[in-house]
Amino acid sequence: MGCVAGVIVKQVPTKPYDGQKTGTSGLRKKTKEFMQENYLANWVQSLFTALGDEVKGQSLGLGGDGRYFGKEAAQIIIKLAAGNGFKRVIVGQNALMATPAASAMIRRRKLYGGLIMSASHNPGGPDADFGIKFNYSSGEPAPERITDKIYGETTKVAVLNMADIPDVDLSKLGSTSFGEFEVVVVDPVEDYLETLRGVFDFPLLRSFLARPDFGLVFDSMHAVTGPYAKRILVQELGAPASCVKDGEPQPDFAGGHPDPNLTYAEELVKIMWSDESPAFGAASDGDGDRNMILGRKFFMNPSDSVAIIAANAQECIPYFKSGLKGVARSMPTSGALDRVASALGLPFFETPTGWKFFGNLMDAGKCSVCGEESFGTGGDHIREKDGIFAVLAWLSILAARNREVPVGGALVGVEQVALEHWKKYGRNFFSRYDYEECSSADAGRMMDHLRGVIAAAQPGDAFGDFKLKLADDFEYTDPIDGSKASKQGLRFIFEDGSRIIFRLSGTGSSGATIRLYIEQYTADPALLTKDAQEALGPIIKVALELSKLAEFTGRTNPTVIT
Ligand code: VG1
Ligand code: CO
Repeated sequence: MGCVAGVIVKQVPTKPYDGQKTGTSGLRKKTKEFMQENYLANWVQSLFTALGDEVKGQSLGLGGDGRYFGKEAAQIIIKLAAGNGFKRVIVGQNALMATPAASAMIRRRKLYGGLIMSASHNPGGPDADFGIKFNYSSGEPAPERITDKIYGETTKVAVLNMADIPDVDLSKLGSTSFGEFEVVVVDPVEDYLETLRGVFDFPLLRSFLARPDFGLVFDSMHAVTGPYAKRILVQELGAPASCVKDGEPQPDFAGGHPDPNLTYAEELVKIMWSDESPAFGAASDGDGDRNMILGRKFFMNPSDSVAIIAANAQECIPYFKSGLKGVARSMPTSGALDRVASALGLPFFETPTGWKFFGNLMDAGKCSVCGEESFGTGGDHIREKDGIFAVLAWLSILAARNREVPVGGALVGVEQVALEHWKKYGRNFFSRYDYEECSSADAGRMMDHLRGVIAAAQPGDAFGDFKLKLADDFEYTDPIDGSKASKQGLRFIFEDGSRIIFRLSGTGSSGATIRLYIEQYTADPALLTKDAQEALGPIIKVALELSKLAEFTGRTNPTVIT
C-alpha cells in the first residue's frame, strides 16, 4: 500500500499470462480470455511499466468501440492509470470513442497518449473478441519498439499498481476527483468534429447534401460510428436522419461482423444494388477507422479510393489546398496511388501492413494522404485511418464534380469519378481473397512452401503467362528512424508489374487467416470497365497453383473476396 498524489494505491500481486503479444493493431483475444483475472490489468500495467517515469503527472485519453466488456475494462484502466501516477484520464462518455476520434482527441488536447479498447473489425460479445491498443502523443499507434517492450514486461509482470478508488460513473459528462487524480468524462464526438471542421468545407458539403437529387446511406453496422454519423452527417451537414443505418452501438454489434466489405455489409450492398438505391453508400467498421465507399451498383475498391482522394485532394479538400507533402500505401495495396504520386511529382512510400508505419512519415511532414487496401484511408489531420474522413472526402469530390450540374441534370456519381480516373491513369485491377479460420499449422506449412518457391525462383521464370521479376519476403526500413520490419509478406512481382502477395493476418484471435492479394494493371481503354474478378482470373489461378493453397488448407473457396 502506498499513496500517490492523495490516492491510496494497492500493490496487487499477479502472474504473467502467455501470449500477450501485440499484432498488426494492438492486443486482440477472445473476450473470455480478456475477462480472466488480471488479464487486461497485466497488459496495461506492462504498458505503464514500459513507459516508465514519463507517465507521472500526465493525462491519458481513453475510449472504445462500445463492445462487450468495454465499460468494465475502462474502470480497470482508470484505477491503473491513477495507481501509476497519471494525474488525469479523459474518457469518452459511456467509454465510447471511435479510433480516429481518440487520435484527434490526443492531438487536440496534447495528451501523453491514449488507450483504445477495441478489436476493430473483429466481432464482439462474450463469445467473440476484445482488444486494446496504445496510441502516443501525436495520436499514432505505438510503434514496434514500444509494443516489443510491452510484451517483454507482460512476461514478468508481478505487481499491479491499483488505485483504491470507486468506479466512476461514465454516463455523466464532467469531472470527478480523487485526491489530485481526476477523471473527465467528455462527449466522444466533440474534438473529432472540430478536427474535421478544420479539414473540410462544411458549408459546401451542407449545400451539396441539400440537393434533392442526391441521396446517401451510411451503415454504422451497430458499431461506434452511429453517434458520429448522426452528429456529423445529420446534425451538422443536414442529411436526413434516415440516412444512418444501424446507428445504435451495441455490445455485440447485433451479432454481426462489423467489417465493411461486400460480404459482411451485405444489407448495405443490397440497398446499393437495388433499383431505388441512393447515389452514395458508405459503411464503417467496429471502431470507425475503416470505410467502404459504394456508388449506385458500384464498388469502390479501397486501393483506388485512396488514389482518387489523393488525386483530387488539393482541388476539393481545403485542408490540402496547398498541395500534398507526399503519399503512402501499405505494401499489398495496389499501385494506383503510385501513379498519382508520379503524375503529381509527390514523394511516395510503401510501408508494411498496419497504420503504425505511417505515423513517422506524417510526423516528419512527408505524407499527407495514405491508405491500405483493407478499407483504410486517412490523412495527416490525425494518425489513424479515418472512416468518416473518407466519406467526407468522397462527398467533397462529388460536390466539386457536380458544382455545374443543375438539379435534375446528369449527376456525377462515384462510378463516373472512378472511370475518369482510370481513363487518365489506367486501372490497377485488385482483389483480396481471405481464407478465415484456417488451422495455424496448415497456414504455416503453406507459407513455408512458398518460402521454398521464392528461394528457388529466378528472374525470368514463367508462372503461367507471367514472367517473374522478383520474389521476396517484404522488408521495410523506416526512412525516419531507420527501424527495420521484416517478414511483412511474400511477394511475387512480375515483369508487367502484376503482383501476387501472401500474408497471414495479425489481427485474428484464433486460428489463421490467409490473405492473398492480387494485382494487375491495364491502360487499355477497352478493358477499363471489365469486372475485376474476370480480369484477374488467370493470375488468381497462378496464385492458387503456386501456393497449393487448396492442398495445404483443404479450402477451395475464400471466406471473403474484396
Ligand atoms: C488487418 C489489415 C490491415 C489493418 C489491420 C487493422 O490486418 O490487413 O491493413 O491495418 O487489419 O485494421 P491483418 O494483420 O489482419 O491483415 V482495424 O480496422 O481491424 O484496426
Ligand atoms: Co478498425
